[in-house]
Amino acid sequence: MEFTAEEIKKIISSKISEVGTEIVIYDEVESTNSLAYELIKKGYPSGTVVIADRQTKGKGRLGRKWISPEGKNLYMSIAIKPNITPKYATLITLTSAVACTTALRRYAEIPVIIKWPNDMLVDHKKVGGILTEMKIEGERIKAVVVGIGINVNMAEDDIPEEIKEIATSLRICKGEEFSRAMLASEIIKEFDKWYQLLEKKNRKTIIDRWMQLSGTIGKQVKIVLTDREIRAVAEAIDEEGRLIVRLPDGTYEKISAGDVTLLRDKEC
Ligand code: BT5
Repeated sequence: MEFTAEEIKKIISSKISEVGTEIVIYDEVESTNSLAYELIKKGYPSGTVVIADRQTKGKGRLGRKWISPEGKNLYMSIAIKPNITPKYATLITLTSAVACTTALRRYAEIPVIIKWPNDMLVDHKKVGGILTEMKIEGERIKAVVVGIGINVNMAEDDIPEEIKEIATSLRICKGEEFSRAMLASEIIKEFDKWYQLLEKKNRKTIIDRWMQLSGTIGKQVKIVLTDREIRAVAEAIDEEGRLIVRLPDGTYEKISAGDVTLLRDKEC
């Protein structure tokens, strides 16, 4: 890896309250999410960040895989112990998407939008994704790991065939290379800021910002639920982070992130 934890901390420079107080960097891991969870179980503090140069078993949602070649992209997980009830769990993913998208827009100056709940897109292609995993015990969230994958310096030729149609990178979008250390620092700073708002129950600010950054609201979407498929217009996000959709018959339904695969516009 071309940078160290100390270098990231130096770039961050400003005061952070929780996220990034502990940063660990590896050359190779199976998945930064799995490792971050192990670390927080072992007693590492809430806000611990794990970054790896490559992943051998990078995970997407619902058992899918995240393609994680070495030396090109950002693979980062943040382990937290949030003081919120499971009811608001979806908001953690939305908060993370707001933080990453804000950091990406500022650092790379590209018009990234969020597709509910966890995709970051540029020109309809995926530049990044978020995988939130959590351990719930009774009415408490014991620990959460937010995994962030951003395609930074992959060139067209580096993208495997299976995702060529759907994936892009900062380099492809802007025609220049970016520093993974700088991007990681920007994300950590933004994450710290937005996560503190979530802890302070400032949910409206997060949801309003999410809606501003979203490419989903106001659009026709096709949603694959476990037992059926619906086509609807995405109207808003509710207090718990659920997507409110309007069905063709004019009725409304609230969809939780865990239940759905939201297909890309062109598949609708
Ligand atoms: C996601 O899943 O978008 C969550 C991705 C989270 C990855 C990070 S990397 C650090 C941390 N450690 C981990 O092990 N994971 C997290 P999902 O919405 O299920 O999207 C997965 C789908 O995106 C795959 O089925 C592919 O179609 C596509 N895909 C896989 N790798 C990709 C890549 N590098 N760029 C763009 N699309 C990709």
